[in-house]
Amino acid sequence: MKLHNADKTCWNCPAIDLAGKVDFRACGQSVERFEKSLGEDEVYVMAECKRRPELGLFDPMGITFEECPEWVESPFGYMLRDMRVMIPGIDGYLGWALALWLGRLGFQVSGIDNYSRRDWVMERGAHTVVPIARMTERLQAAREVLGININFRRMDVTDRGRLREFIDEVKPEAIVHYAECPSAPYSMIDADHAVEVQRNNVLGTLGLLFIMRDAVPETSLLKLGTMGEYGTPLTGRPLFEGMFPADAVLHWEGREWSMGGELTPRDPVSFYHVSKVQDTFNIYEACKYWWLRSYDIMQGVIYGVYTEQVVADPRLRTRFDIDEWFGTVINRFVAQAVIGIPLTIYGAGEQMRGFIGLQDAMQCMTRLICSPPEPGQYGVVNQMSGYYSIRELAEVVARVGRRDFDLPVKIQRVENPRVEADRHPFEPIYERLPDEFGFEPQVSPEEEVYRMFELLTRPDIKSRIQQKSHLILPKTWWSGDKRQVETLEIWDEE
Ligand code: USQ
Repeated sequence: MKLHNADKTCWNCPAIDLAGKVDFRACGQSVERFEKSLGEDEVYVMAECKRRPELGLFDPMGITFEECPEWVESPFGYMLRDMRVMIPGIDGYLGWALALWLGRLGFQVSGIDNYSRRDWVMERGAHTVVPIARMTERLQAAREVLGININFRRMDVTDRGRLREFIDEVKPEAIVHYAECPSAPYSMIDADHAVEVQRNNVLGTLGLLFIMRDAVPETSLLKLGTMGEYGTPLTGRPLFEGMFPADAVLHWEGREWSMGGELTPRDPVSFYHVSKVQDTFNIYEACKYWWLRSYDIMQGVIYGVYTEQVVADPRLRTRFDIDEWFGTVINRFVAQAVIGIPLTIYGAGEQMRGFIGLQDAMQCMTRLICSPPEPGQYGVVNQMSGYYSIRELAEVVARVGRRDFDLPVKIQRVENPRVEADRHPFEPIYERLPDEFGFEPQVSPEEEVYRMFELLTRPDIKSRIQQKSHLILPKTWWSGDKRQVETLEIWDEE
């Protein structure tokens, strides 16, 4: 069977050198004009290859990934041999897991981090309940256990001078940008926290875009957005993948307009989510002004502890947070079940969210890295493997905990400290990753929850959860209140 990216061409490849050979200013926003054609008035695009200079000037749409010897077959499509991938935010929950995952596949991985995630969590008095090693130890273990050499530099993503130097040195062919604060509740603590989250996230990304323009314009930027950018429109309008589909139409006062290709409305649900929306616009503009290429990945709520690489050695484990700020909902529920706290459903528990397991998220990222966008393309994918209500997920966790781990799991409904609809229609569209990139979800919530219980019930980890049990019930209200939420109801049995 043909691999999903077999027909992509050098036009998509980061090894292409277009500099000076295409006048992008002349093309408006249409790639069409550059398509190869033998018509008299048509424009030819000529390019060189940074990896195969012997080709000289050639037509970049004339060679496919399937035909190019630099692109080799892998389980995730054709993969650029020894492709250089830089991960800003490499020390985080996702960044570390991806570094090991890609390293094992033969990518040349580099990364930066200023350890701010460790600092933010420490500032709240919390800790990762799965212990993680210091970076030097992590890097050494990656070498010893997995044979991976990661080129790491400690730095802040907003330090543009140092980041530019590192990018000039490494010349990454893809940048997976995880160097953002991922927490909605953290951004809602007070003005200082809201400002810090937006400063770090928005300015970090904006600066990176300028560096990419000047240093690596052919590199693809894979940027983590969030499904929470869209909100949950009460009309039930489907949550399209970033833009309206070609046949969407706006009707008003007896007239109608095509909405195809326009960005869909955003209705973020916290100041953190607002930072992601700002990133969306900044990246969209950069692709338009400078013909950068990017996938903005609207990821659902992530959960889980498993990839083949992170379980290979205790020093390779990725972090796992369960406090009210940095723990995501399924991860929190499992930790609560382990220490006998009734699972904390906020509000009615009918709020729906998209979810994706850690390992599935890694698969998606790899497929996107292997299938770069075209110059100027701002592509959006909704990255999730299913959607559920919070209540359903609490029930899954309770079932697995009771049945397989003999835990007397209870569920509670508590006051919802957030401003969000807890009963709403929800129709996310998440077709691009499976249809265009060959993504096949491998992980079900039930299976991953089982693995999480296996790890979290270990006495050393259980005791680390117990040490921070006072940070589980939320005290951060979107209203600005600072009081622990009250329990509304407790359910004992299924
Ligand atoms: N929730 C509970 N009980 C809890 C924790 C959360 O009912 O103990 C509810 C929340 O009210 C919310 C939902 O679960 O409706 C998800 O909350 P969360 O804390 O797991 O996730 P969220 O704040 O939405 O943010 C997380 C990540 C963020 C990412 C986002 C994807 O921290 O980085 O952007 O998931 S999404 O939710 O699709 O926007």
